Amino acid sequence: MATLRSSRALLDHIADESLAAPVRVKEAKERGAPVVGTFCVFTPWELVRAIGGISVSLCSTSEKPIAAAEAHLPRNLCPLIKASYGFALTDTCPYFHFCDIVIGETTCDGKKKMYEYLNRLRPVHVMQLPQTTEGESARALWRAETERLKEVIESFYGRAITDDALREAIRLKNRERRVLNRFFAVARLDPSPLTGLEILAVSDYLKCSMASEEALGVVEELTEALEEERRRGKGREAEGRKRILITGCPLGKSLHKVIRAVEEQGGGAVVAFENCGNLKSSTDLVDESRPPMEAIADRYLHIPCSCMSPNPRRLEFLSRFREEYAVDGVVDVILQACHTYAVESFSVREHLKGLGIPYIAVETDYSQGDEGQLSTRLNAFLEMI
Ligand code: BJ8
Repeated sequence: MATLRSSRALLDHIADESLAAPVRVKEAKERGAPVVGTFCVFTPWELVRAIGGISVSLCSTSEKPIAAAEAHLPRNLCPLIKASYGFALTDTCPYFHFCDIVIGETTCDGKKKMYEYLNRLRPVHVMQLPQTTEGESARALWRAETERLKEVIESFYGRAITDDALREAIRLKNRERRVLNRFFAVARLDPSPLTGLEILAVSDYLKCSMASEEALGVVEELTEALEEERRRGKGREAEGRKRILITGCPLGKSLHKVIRAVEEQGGGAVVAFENCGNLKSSTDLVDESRPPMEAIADRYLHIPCSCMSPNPRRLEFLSRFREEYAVDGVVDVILQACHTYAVESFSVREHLKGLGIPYIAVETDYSQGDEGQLSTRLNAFLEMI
């Protein structure tokens, strides 16, 4: 049996490979692969994969292009929307640069209106997402929208999406979700052998790895290495840290300041992320035993996003993950001007209070100017737990 590399060596490898991700997209494009830009985890990944295409995430978390975006968009708008649009407008995001078509969904108002302008730069197809996951009409609408997306992709690329190709894509994406879930579960160990930034580095790596077997193998090896190191008493972790779950808006590099405030300044340990790109989007699998289009549509409709009303599954997820990860406290990260997450904060607070779990909401944007303030608030929160 081959010797396992150390977790440190594997994490370094993952960091290097992540830096090379834009080059991989360029190479794929040069080989003639369809490149589809997406904004949201509601986009059914399997439909893109089924024509041999790759999905690239266009959600951006950099402050840099925001000023350019504000030439067209209001200042008082969520930074995720402004940054993503600003990168496209200034043609400074390699993922947008290489994508042929963009798939959006009618999630929040700011995003869906921004797509109207994005459509001037690339063809944009917007899926009409129901505003609720409940009831037969919502399900019927989303199934029809998923079929419509299939037709759009087929006619745009002139290739047919077969049921066999869909089944293969479902199996592959489910495998990726299982690999990620097993990796996340390592942080259930007490003390957790992972830092929050390491957890995010791994989920980001898989997000841009195009579900390659090589990348899945690296994450499986890392999971085994961490478990093995623990068995041998070689963990890198510190004991007695308060275990924190992060929820709320999607995260990214500019929001690492929140994780640093919890772990480096506050002495806590982030053990779970409920956000998109993490547990929220990896937990549910597509049912491989059902007709593929139906199974895909039903699985994606149930993503517990705050854009849904009501959104009871987010509370169910929080109950479940707080138990599984033995969480001591929850930090809700809300981007400025994100109304859906801001409004939902009250019911999340109430729900967690009922479970006896301390909760704090922090509102922030992509600037780094509030790092000191975040650190003070989160320090006080961790001391209070
Ligand atoms: S499934 S969380 S990726 S919509 S933060 S742009 S909601 S104003 S990102 Fe999201 Fe899909 Fe939901 Fe996930 Fe609007 Fe809020 Fe900005 Fe947001």
